[in-house]
Amino acid sequence: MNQKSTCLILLCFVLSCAVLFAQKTQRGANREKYYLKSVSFPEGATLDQKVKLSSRVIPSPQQIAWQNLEMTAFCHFTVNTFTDKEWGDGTESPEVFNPTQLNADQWVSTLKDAGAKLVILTCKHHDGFCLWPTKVTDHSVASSKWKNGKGDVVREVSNACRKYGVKFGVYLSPWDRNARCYGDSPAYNKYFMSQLTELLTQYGRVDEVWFDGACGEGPNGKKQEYDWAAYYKLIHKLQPQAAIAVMGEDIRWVGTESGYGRETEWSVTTLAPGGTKAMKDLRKKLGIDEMTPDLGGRDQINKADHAFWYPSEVDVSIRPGWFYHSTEDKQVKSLNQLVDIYFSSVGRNSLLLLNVPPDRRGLINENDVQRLHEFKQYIDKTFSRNLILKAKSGTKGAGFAVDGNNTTAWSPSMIHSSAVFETVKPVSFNTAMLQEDITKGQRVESFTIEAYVDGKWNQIAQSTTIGYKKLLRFPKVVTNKVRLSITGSRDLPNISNFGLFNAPELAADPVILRNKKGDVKINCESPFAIIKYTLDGSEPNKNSLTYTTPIALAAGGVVKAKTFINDFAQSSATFTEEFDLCPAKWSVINTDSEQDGFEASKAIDGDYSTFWHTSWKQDAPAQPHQITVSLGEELNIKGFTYTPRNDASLTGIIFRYEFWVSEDGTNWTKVDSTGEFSNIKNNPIKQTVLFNKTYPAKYFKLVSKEEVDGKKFTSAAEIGLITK
Ligand code: FUL
Repeated sequence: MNQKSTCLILLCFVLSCAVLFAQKTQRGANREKYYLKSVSFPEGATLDQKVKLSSRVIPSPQQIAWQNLEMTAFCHFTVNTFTDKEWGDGTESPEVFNPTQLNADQWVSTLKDAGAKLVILTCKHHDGFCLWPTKVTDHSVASSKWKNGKGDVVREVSNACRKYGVKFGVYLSPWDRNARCYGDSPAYNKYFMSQLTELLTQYGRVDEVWFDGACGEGPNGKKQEYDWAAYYKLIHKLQPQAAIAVMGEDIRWVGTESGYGRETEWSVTTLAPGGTKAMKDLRKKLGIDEMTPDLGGRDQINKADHAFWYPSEVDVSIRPGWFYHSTEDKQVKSLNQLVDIYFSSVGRNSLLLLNVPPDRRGLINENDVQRLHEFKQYIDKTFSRNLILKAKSGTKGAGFAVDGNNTTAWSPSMIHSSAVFETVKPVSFNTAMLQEDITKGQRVESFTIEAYVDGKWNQIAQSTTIGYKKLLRFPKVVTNKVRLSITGSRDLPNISNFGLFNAPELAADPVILRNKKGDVKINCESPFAIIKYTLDGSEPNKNSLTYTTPIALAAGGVVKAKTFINDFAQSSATFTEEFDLCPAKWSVINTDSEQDGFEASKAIDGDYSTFWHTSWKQDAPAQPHQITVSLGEELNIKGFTYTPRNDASLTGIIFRYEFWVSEDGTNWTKVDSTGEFSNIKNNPIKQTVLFNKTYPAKYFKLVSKEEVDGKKFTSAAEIGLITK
């Protein structure tokens, strides 16, 4: 992009920021000024002035429509489904893509039944393989065996969406490991825009375009300058109603793929949206990105010159990986985990984008279907009855918060305001829902909920931001009087909804862990739960073994566990752990670097909470780092596992590696593997690498070649072997 066009884009942006419009509010005479999508702070503005201006930033119609969806779904499907990878490298033959029973109706109807209002398909992932017969490359379904090259997954999914009344979204990966022109910036931008044009003109209405920020090229890889401004312009022209996500200007990535959003989540952030240079520069100036813990708090606003309506989307997969792997069939997230994710995404002012990857048949797997069904039933049951609907309140206007109508709001005339709601009979509840009318911005900074019990007010919940929606859970309360107090707000609040609900009890999940010696412990948070387990692969039930003391399992085996409560009336999901040989006989015989307290031995101690970290002293060495382990016996190694540290820091997590084996500790063989832990930066979970052959060995060595952020450190919570 030349300087002139950069200036022009900047000017357009500044002008659009300045589009200032007044609107009459419910408060009649009081006219509030609003700023559509962004506001620039005047020079010399005080913190209070900036905070007030931020509270007047409002979402675009696209953003409002998107936010109202609450839950959407992702379908990750491509050659990776058939090669068992998370990131393809672009060399995959299109021949591998051959679903035997692809049924997009089954995908969309399953996802709709689960509560998803929009489905996004990975039309092209990083491997460059296109799920539609694009004209710009042969690397597509047209070259596959599926339907003799006459198939079109995009067509089938978009048609199914229309049939079931679900919105349709496209994921088109900017990073492309197959396109020959990738890295020749103008040529690839043209290629990418042609693909985008095909997707936005041939498949009907598109409501979300999802641009992934992932790029694993590394420091020596191809440097592609994406023409974001041109991409956005094209979308605005072809599908103006579509919201553009992640590397887009409308929707922000929450910063993790765990399913957990921030408790304090501002839709008005100081994070400049989108990928254009102007926006990137603004981010750089503030030193922030999507992962920064605070993006919209007062401290941030104080430092910034702008605020943007840039709401968060929580993307998470129902399985450990984004693509289907049969080895993860037993690792579909439990009902507890899905419900927790719902409360931590939709319930934390975010939208939940749940990935459900179709399997090799081209169907959503039975296990996922079953779990989604349980999930929807639970959510529906929880929110079926608002126990304070139409409750009486002596506070003027407070009735608007409980009238069951989201277009009316309790808009008190004071920032610090309370309202008491009284029900005819006492009600029993454990869940609260709050919503702000975001068409007037996001304002509430803190609030409390109290219940009148035994003649006094008890605080039962408190939190910070509300935004589009806040959900809170607490121990069961019985009362006929509840007080909601807004204790902090950036401007007069607009509470459009206040609800109290009774969520059904759930049995907590079992947690299965094994120590270095090989003893397996099964824990559960529910104090009265009974833990049942099996060691023969069968499904645990009432009559299975009851867990009381650790189980000796040094040689490995399959543990299946399930918890039961209320006299076996309710149970958790079944959790399965497949243990290989334990590391009891292993010892670290060599490493090039370790920090005191983070010794290399911590990578083979069976404890996921401790980790090896290379030295962080000033003159500490850089990569390659290595850890060499003696096994104490000869083993047949079929693969290995690497579990990154899980303390929220990414430092030292390995991106590129080599794995070596030896029978004598002197002569080493490098095993054949991709050498890359794909997507580990965004999704730092246990990695499993299976080799093409079995290697007999008495020693192994893991060499770390590149860290996820290019830093010079290496860390590892646990390294395991696959011998079975
Ligand atoms: C990431 C990608 O690298 C993953 O493969 C997946 O598509 C996820 C949604 O975004 O950044």
